Amino acid sequence: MRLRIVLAALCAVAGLAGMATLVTAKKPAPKTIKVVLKNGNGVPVGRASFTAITTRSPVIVRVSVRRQQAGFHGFHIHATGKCVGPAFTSAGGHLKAEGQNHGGHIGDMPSLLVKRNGTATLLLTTDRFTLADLRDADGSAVMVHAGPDNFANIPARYAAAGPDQMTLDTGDSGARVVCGTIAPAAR
Ligand SMILES: [Cu+2]
Ligand SMILES: [Zn+2]
Repeated sequence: MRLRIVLAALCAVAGLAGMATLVTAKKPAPKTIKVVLKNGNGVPVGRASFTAITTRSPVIVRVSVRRQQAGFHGFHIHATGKCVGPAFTSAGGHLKAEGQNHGGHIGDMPSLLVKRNGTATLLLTTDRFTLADLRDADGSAVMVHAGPDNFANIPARYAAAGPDQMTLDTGDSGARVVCGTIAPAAR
């Protein structure tokens, strides 16, 4: 009888400890990443946010920029969270997995359309990357380019052998004009 009471008490304690572990072990990652976008001189010219309802749900991307040239601008996530102006080459190439070409890169997104007043806003969803991908070991960068993106969609009548490596890497949207840093996740 006494043994049963002791056992029951032990089970209760173990159960509580188990619950506590469950509650504390799953520390949720931030659900929204907010990014300040700056031009090559370091002047803030916009913002972007990346929101995921759960770790598995698509990422909602919101972006707004100002003081840009009217027209389409290539818009991507680049691999490294380092925006050193004015050229922003510090951010590396597009965020991608092995073997992917432009248009199919993880970090490729629809282009920004800047209006005559120099502003653009874009709302999109993507399931190509997660918030964790953005906050990987070297972070990542949000990039706006000077010109339109061809998504490496070059008809064979222009290039029988297919697009060259530069097009397959970049989409030919030209100089990097706006950059925003996403830091690695805190460890
Ligand atoms: Cu880019
Ligand atoms: Zn790309």
